[in-house]
Amino acid sequence: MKLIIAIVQDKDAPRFLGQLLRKGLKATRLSSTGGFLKEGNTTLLMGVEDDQVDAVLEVVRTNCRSREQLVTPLAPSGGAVDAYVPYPVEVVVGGATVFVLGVETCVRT
Ligand code: 2BA
Repeated sequence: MKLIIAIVQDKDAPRFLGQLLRKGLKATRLSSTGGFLKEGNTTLLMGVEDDQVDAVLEVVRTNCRSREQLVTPLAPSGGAVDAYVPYPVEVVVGGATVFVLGVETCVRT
């Protein structure tokens, strides 16, 4: 068995979950926050059999797209703050960040 952890953009989460459920796969949705942008994203936990991993990755590929986002970097700490001009920079977020982990035991009562 595998535990798949997928961090996806909030905008992609409903469609992603809809397709998973239609394929009979189970997921737990957690609200999360990206450490860099400090914006909300969605983390999905999916416990699946080994032969279902590819099906989940296919759902990821077809539902999670990358988007460009403007970020204004924070002023450098300890530097000359008055000389700092905060220009927005563009970062590409997503499609998704996925980790596939081996599961030793799964117990449901
Ligand atoms: P954030 O940490 O808010 O990152 C959002 C996007 O900002 C990233 O998109 C990346 O394009 C950019 N970024 C992140 N750290 C950066 C840095 N130090 N310098 C320049 N640009 C940076 P993604 O790579 O698609 O990541 C989307 C979200 O997935 C992340 O949100 C984070 O919540 C999660 N994530 C990504 N990689 C991860 C990892 N190795 N471990 C845990 N969570 C991860």
